[in-house]
Amino acid sequence: MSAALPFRLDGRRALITGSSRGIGLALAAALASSGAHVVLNARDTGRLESAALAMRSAGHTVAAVAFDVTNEVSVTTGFAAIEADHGPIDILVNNTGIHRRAPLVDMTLADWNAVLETNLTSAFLAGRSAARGMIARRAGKIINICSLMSDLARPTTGNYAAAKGGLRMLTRAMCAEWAHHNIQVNGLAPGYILTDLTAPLAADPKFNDWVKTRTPAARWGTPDDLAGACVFLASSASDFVNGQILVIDGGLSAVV
Ligand code: NAP
Ligand code: GCO
Repeated sequence: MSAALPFRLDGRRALITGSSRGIGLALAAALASSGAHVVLNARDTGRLESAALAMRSAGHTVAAVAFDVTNEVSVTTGFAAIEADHGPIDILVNNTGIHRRAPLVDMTLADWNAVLETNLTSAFLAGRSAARGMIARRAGKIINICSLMSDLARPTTGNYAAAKGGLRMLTRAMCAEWAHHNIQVNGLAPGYILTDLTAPLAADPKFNDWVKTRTPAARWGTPDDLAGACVFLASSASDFVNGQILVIDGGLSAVV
């Protein structure tokens, strides 16, 4: 990559998991705007194709590959299909995540497992598939979408916080094993961002007021607030950054 243009991604291919809407779609658009060829992913093919169409109409080079990131066979076959049909994956954004909020004493094992599988195990499955090719090519970027809840918890989010805390440590473990192959693995930790995932919270006047009061920036974040940091971690500008989590939360985690 030219030292003169460290933030450009021309000629690189980026897979963003869970990118038919919300943060994943915004990150895909940001990487595409910086020159990357983008591969979108989700389970719902209708929404996935709509997202791809919108990005193509904006002039971006976009493919869409539907697979369930929690299913080992789906991930393996999905990666094989992408690399066969579109070429090697240079940048992986492990973005997929869900919530199943409940007090721990009332939480079902199914809701615990669903969140851990989607928010943590999926990053292992996709990271493993991506790293195998990146190691062979001696280059790659992996960005794990962590959370404010990689470090902080609140009641009813025990499964989610456990998964995101694990994702912080998986990011460091990936760094420990893959950095010497010239693979940089880092994370983004968003604060409260307005998406489908948080829509029920934003619709609650009390919670909405709490977020705006608790966040020094006095507002919810938007998916686009995460775009620049994602381009940085996907680009040559971050070639000596590894195992780090960049918090983007309007200052929430910096104050009491
Ligand atoms: P979202 O709007 O609910 O979008 C989730 C995306 O993931 C959708 O495209 C969804 O599409 C896909 N998805 C869900 N399960 C999947 C699976 N098993 N396989 C493949 N794709 C799957 O969520 P978001 O708010 O953008 O969150 C994105 C990431 O940011 C998550 O990791 C979340 O934990 C994290 N995050 C969010 C916030 C926030 O405040 N919003 C803050 C910090 C971190 P399908 O349902 O069609 O599969
Ligand atoms: C919640 C929210 C959070 C956000 C985000 C904060 O229930 O408190 O959904 O979990 O989604 O992860 O960074």
